[in-house]
Amino acid sequence: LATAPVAGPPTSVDGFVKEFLRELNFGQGVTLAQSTVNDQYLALARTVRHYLMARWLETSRRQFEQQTKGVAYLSAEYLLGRQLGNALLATDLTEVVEDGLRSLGIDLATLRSQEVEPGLGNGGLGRLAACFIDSLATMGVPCIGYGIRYEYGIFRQTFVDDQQVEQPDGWLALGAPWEFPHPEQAQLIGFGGHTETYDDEGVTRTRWVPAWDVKALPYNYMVPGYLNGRVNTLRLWRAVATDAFDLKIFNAGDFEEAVRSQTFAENISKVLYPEDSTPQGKELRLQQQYFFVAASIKNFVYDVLPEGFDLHELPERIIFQLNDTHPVIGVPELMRVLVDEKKMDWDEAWAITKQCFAYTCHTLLPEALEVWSVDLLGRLLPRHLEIIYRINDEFLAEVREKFGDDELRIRRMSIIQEYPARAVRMAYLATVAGAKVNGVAELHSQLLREKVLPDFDEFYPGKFTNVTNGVTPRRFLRLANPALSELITETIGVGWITDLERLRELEPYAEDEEFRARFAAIKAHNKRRANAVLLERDGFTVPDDHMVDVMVKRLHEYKRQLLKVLHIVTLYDRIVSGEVAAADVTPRTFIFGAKAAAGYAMAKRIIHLINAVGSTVNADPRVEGRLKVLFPPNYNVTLAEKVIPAADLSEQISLAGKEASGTGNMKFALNGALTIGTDDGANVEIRELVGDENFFLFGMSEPEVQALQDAGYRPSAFYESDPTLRRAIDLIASGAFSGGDRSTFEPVVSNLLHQDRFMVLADFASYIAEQDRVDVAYGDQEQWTRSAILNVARTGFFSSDRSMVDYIDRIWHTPPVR
Ligand code: 26M
Repeated sequence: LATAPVAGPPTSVDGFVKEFLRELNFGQGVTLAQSTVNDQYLALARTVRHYLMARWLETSRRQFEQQTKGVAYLSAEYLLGRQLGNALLATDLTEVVEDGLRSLGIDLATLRSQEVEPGLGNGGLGRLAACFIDSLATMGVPCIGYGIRYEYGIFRQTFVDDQQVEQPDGWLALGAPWEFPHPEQAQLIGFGGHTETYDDEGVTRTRWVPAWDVKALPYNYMVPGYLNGRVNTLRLWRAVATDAFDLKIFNAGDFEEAVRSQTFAENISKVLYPEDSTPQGKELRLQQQYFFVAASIKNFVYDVLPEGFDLHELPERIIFQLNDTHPVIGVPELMRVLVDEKKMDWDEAWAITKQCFAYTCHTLLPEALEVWSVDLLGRLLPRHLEIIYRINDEFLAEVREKFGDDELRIRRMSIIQEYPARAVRMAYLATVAGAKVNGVAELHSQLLREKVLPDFDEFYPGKFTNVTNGVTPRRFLRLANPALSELITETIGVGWITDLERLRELEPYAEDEEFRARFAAIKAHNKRRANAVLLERDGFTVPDDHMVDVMVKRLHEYKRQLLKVLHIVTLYDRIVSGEVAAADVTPRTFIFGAKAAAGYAMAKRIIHLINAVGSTVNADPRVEGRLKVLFPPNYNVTLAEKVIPAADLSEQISLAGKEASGTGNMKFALNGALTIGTDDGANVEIRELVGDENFFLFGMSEPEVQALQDAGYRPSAFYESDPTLRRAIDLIASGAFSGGDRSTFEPVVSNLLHQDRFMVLADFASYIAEQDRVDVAYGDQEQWTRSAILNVARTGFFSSDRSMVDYIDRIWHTPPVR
């Protein structure tokens, strides 16, 4: 009886209504008549929680009893998206709730729109973590996700005079119905101070004496599996001041200082850093990293593992998966726990630690590789720095043993970088400590081995592997695209939702005229739905007869939003110069979504330019409404779920060799958009699967990029020799999009002409030629729809369920599922 959880409420409409009204009355403290939409949303969320609770308790209990190996996913970011729709889907309650609410005069869709999404991530890396924990729950793999409960998630983007302005994202302000704080499981996390040695019955040991500490409070979130009665846990940590911290100061009579120090401690989980590729070496960021990783390891070792667990068996019980280098400080932390706290022998502890971590790399850009100055690290985490030094000494000794005294190689491979400043290379530490290192798409993994870490690949045969990213079909197909989901299910049954390769069974229907008509009607329906959302949100309209051409992703020069702008300017120029009659232009609506890191000046200028080009093009009567540029602010998961299903064309146009994988590319293909893309990241695998004839490829390949780089790239040569390109750039430079002011976009133009790190100009001609082919192809709607259907049918590979199977087989070796 003590371990049997109370069953959830009855799943009848009546049962639901009773429970909902109870929550409204007793939880929110209002009557139905008094209640606001927010009251109703909160009561509904809590009601849905009740249905999940028994399964959650049961899943946790069984995981504890079974003693099987599980995964601890360590990620500084989880870009979850709204929870309500997914919880209803996972419990099959959508209809019951819809009917029940209707009987009370409440519209479910209205309550769903009330939810503020937890935006606890920047982009691809954070969304990937959210997809992975969804898949693990659905597949019944024991997993705890560990991360940070930021009080402010990714900033809310607004535009003022066409330029980005950041607003704080106070996602908790209206209530947080999905979280369960567990203050009794709080952990103390130390910082600063010094280390000292002491004699422990004849053995000399080291201990760390921190100067200050903060309390880490866990907040648990349910991660429901799809219709399988399982609910895994996401545990996010919040920093609060320790009582001792402020009491000491308070007792010393300094009330103000006591309050200030409290704020200081609580700053650690205050806000998500909005950079998504350029680490700045900020002290608070390192505090965040150590804070959540130390709390997670403590939680696992002291609270999740049964009492008296023999830590020599740790590798049989857990694998800590490092989502990029952000949690790598967990490596010296586990060593510190084993050696200093558990008094284990160093070699033994290192043998265990090496088996407990695996590292996923998400980038190739050199400036994105994290390094922490020895100065800062030594000040904040003195014991960890000592441990890192010893790991490095022993590692370099092994390198010497294998390769001899090759000083150049030693310097290249050292975990400690000497120039421009002494610093710890976190990717190297992760590679040395990780049992496996993986890239996130075939091309990326290959380049990682050959270009970023070749010495390590040689030193550690078999350590490097690939796991191509995936996306959850529950959120990005079933929930985001109900109409297409319905058609698919009607055609091939429901199995696809948890076995996405079954979409293959749709292939023959590409030749079925009636199926094509229904498929095309669904795309049109999704465009109207996106139109309704954009109209209500931003006052935008998407004309019914336009091709919808979408580029949504973080703003970064390597992703080349500028190339897209140059295409739009070229189409505009063709019309206004009279080269082409507006009536002969394929009508297109371009939709952009992109946030720029607050300190990334060039990215912000590019946002300004997109908005400026949009304002000019949209207002010019000569265009006759045949080109439209829409840039809804604050692109997030919620908007993605509306825009992606409406897209005809997916823009994946990064410079070859720069986008590790991309995951938006997968979401678009699965929703029946055709891709125009470079041979980069997972685009390569998408094209292989859908077939060349169903993919618009352009641009240099990675080896061609390398060759051009080696030969000496001169962007101005392309400007001088290509009149189309020259006209587009000149038009921007002329002030045509900035009220005649030539200075506004001068930095963008001169950067393109004289630097162009990501070779926009070199790929321009190829891009325009391929876009012209897109226009022609779109003219044959039957053929286009055939291709779109084949894109859906052939991209089942990109389910994050498959990614999880690959992680299990190649990296985790957790027990097989099903
Ligand atoms: C680092 C330091 C300080 C603040 C933030 C960061 C940081 C945060 C996120 C650095 C990188 C971050 O994310 C990188 C990222 O999102 N990479 C993307 O990962 C996706 C999932 O694997 C891939 O699909 C994308 O190609 C890759 O760009």
